[in-house]
Amino acid sequence: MTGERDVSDALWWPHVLTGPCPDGPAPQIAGGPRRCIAASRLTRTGGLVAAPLADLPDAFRTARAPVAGLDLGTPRIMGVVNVTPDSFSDGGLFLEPDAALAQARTLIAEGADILDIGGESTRPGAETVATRDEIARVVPVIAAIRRHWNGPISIDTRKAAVAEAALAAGATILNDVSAMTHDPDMAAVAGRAGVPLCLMHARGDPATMQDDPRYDSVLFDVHAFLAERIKVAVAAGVAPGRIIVDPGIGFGKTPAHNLALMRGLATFHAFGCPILTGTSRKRFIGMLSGAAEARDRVPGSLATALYAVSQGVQIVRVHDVAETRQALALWTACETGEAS
Ligand code: HH2
Repeated sequence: MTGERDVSDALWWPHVLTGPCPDGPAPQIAGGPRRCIAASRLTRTGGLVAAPLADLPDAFRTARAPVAGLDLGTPRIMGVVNVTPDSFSDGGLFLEPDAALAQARTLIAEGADILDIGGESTRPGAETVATRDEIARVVPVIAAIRRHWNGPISIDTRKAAVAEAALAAGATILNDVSAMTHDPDMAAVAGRAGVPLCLMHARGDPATMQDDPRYDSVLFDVHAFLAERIKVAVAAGVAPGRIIVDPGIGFGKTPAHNLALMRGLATFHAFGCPILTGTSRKRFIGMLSGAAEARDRVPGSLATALYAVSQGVQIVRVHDVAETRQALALWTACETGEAS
């Protein structure tokens, strides 16, 4: 885990293989199914310079600890249940606890490895939700899912009190899209909880984050932010092996920023942590494809999820679990030549 490392000069960029791998010293990425046969260093000015593969830091190679009991040697699907009236793709559909539970059961049946439950939309322009309202949305749903399912449940919240209530109701992963910058008490809750913690990069609050976001270099700036948030989490008592990093696709980013992060996903293995990406149905897919409605962005969502997995990303956060499961199964079958 390399939260201490200096990202000011150059980033390591392993060139990750898909398909057959030649004999020879091709290190596994994060101990997973992907390997790489070459590496470069990326300079702040954007130049990629070939670098000796033997010098690729250990953080890129070492196996990641399981997340909430899930082995990460195979890509994992996190299915989204938004218990909100206003989420950008499913707002209002699962606000009632019964509807949310039914959706959770559908996603489990479709093959979700993790369920991510959220009670506050963080779409661009969204206003914050009162803590008690957010708790009232998510707690009954988490408790009801827990009665039916032993799998990992993640709470998608920026608020410490919501996180605590969700953990008490049966959540086993914390997913904070502000990486603990929104609520000063979140670090202490995460430190005490002893559960995996996803630290996501966002620029600004949802209400204003899409107002002309700018970066020196989005890849370097997101790296620097995550390195600093990892330090804060570890100082608060979160075990390094429990930290998941997420570049925060769509959170204070233009389509060009999102693409730079997608293209550079393999650089994030430098943290020695599992990587999670959430591209599902997001606006940049609409902007790049012309699919104006979120529900019409499933093909683009699948393409971006597969691309992420091709770069060694361990967890993809999606609304369309069945479709993602099928796409991943076929991708894997083509790659290995094996039917299962
Ligand atoms: N994206 C959303 C919410 N939570 N968490 C992580 N770790 N990564 C993401 O990319 C991410 C996230 C936004 O998607 P959604 O929950 O569907 O929408 P809304 O925020 O409108 O509820």
